[in-house]
Amino acid sequence: MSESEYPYTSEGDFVSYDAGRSSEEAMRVTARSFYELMNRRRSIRTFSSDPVPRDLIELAVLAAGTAPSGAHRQPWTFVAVGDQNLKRRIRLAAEDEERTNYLEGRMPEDWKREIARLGTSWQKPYLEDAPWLVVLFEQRYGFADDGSRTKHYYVKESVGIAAGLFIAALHTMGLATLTHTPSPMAFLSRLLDRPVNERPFVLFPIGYPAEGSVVPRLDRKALVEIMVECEA
Ligand code: IYR
Repeated sequence: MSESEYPYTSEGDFVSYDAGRSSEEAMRVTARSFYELMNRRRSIRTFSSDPVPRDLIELAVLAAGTAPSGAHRQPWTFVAVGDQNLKRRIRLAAEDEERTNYLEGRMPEDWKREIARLGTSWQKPYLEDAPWLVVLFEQRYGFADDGSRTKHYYVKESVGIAAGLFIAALHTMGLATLTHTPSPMAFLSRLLDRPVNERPFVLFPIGYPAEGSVVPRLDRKALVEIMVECEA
């Protein structure tokens, strides 16, 4: 399709878009520094209880909310918890589930072996130590003004992209997080009183790494392992 043919429908309301263009050299510099910044990100499991102002969390959520989504339905809700009592209740409920996973055989032995190098256990003190927990919920469908259901599309893909942007936004401002998926996660809907159309997607503890934090030594795959170019 040639540029001049778009927009090809008269049904939408279109505005002009001009992001501007940089030189390839300037793009290279920006791209390299973004990659280097992202490559310093690590999942953190030991958090300082130093406070983080709420507006920084809000800015990360705003950045996450710029994600593309199926039919632009924006099928996500970010539930922020800074309240110590509620964080404690979430920790206890998550540990109940994880104790069953780790100690009572709900997690198969080969899976436990695979993650042993990460140093995880059923204990989740970070759920209380981190100043914020943000639980990202996927909206499996929506509600119209008259209360009827509206369809959402590509929900997992959309919410997954929003989660990635959220992690990048937090890291860019110097905050640490972890993509924590206690399993099963239904207790989060209950404790956070979420509506029936929402399902927990991932839980992010957010804050500064505790002093003396360590992270597992991990390598990232090389470019040749994650990218191929196809030609006719
Ligand atoms: N959800 C558990 C177990 C766990 C699973 C995977 I896959 C990880 O990469 C890390 C942990 C937990 O949070 O401990």
